[in-house]
Amino acid sequence: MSRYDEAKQMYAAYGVDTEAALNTLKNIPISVHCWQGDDVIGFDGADSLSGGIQTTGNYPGRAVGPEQLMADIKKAFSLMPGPKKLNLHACYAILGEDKGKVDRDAYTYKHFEPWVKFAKENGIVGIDFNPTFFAHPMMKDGLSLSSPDEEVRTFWVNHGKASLRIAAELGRAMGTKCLVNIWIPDGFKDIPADRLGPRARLKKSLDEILADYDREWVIVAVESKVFGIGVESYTVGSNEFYQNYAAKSNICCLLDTGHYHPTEVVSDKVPALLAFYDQVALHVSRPVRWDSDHVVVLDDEVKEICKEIVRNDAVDKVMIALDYFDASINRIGAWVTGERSVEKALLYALLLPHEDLKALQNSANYGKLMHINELFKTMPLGDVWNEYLSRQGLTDDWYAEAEAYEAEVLSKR
Ligand code: RNT
Ligand code: ZN
Repeated sequence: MSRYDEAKQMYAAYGVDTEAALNTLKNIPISVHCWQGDDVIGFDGADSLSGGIQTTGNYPGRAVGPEQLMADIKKAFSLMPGPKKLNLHACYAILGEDKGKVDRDAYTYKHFEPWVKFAKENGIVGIDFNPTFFAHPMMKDGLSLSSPDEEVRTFWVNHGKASLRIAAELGRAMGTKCLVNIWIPDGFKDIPADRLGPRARLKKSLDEILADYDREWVIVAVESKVFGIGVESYTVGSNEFYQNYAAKSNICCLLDTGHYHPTEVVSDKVPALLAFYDQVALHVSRPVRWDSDHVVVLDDEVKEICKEIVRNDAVDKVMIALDYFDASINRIGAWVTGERSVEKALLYALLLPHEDLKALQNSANYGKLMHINELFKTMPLGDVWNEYLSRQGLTDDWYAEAEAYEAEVLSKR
C-alpha cells in the first residue's frame, strides 16, 4: 500500500475524506505578489523603498526590469502548486516610450497589457492590482490621500481612479475579477495635533476614487495598519477607520497579518468579519517582532487562519494573497517557501474533522476537543501533501531548482 493510501485510511478513520480535501485545495487560488522578486522597487523610477515599509538584506540577483522579473516569476510559479493569480502594483507599469512622460495619475491599461500576455501564457488564473501610494516624489511629507495639500491629494485620487480603470480592464481581459487593494502609508512619527482632519480627508479621497468603477470586474479592499517605520504614533488608515469605511461603502477589508498589535491575530478577525461581510481579503505575511514581512512558514497562526477559512465554508469568500519580501535569501526560494506554506496550511485545515470538533465545543467537551486537536497534529499530513504535489507534477524536493536558477541566472546579474 502506498503511503498516501495508508494516510487516506488513517484520516478516513476519523471521517476525513482526503480526496475531497485534495479536490478543494487544487481549486483555491492564491494571489502571489510580484514584489518579492525585486524588493518592492518597481519599474517606474524609484530606487529605494519608502512609506514605512522596508526590505532587509542584499542577496544578489534582484530582478531589474520587466524581463528579469517575468523570468523570475515564471520560475517561481513553476515550483508553486495550486492555481495562482498574479498580484501587481501600479509601480510595475511597463511604460515604454511613455517613460518620463506619463505619471501614476495617468497610467492606463496599455502599460499593463504585457502582464496580461505573460499571465495568459503561463497559466495564471487572474491578476490583482494595487495602486502604489509610496516611493514617489508626489508623496509630500509622507502623505498621499490624506494630504492637506490639494494638489498632492488630487494627484493621488487620480492615481486611485486610474488604478480602478486599469483593474477593470485586467479583470475583463483575464475573465476573473480583479481585487484592488488600497493601502497608504500616511501617518505621523510623533504625536499628532489633529487626528480627525487627515481621516476626514482620506474619507473624502476614497469617496472620490470609488464614485464610479466597474463592479462587474473589480472588487475593492482597504488595508489598515497600526504603524510603520517612521510612522509610529499615528496611521490615518487605522483598523477602525477602514472597517467602518468598508462597511458603509460596501467594499471589503483586507487584513494583513503584520498590521496589528502583537497579541492580536488575524485568525480571530476573519470570522468576526465573515459575520458581516460577503468577502474578506488577506495578506498573509509573517511579522517577527514588527511588521517585518518575513517569508511565511507553516506556523500555528497560518494554520489557524486557514482553519477559519475552511470550517466556515469561506473558501470562496476569503481572497488569499501573499505579502512578504525578503532580500536576505534566494528570492525564488523565499517566494516558493511562502506560497507552499499557505497551501500546506490549507491542506492541514481541510484534513480536520470540523463537524466533530464543533460538536465537541457545543457539548462543552473541551478535554476531548483538545485531545483530537492534538492528535491531528501528528497525522500524516506530509503523505497527503506529497500526493497533492505529485498530481501536479511537483515534488517537495524543489530547492535544488532554486539553487540551479541562482547559479545560472540570478548570480550573473
Ligand atoms: C504595507 C502593506 C502593503 C505592502 C504592499 C507592497 O505594510 O502590507 O500591502 O506590503 O502593498
Ligand atoms: Zn499588506
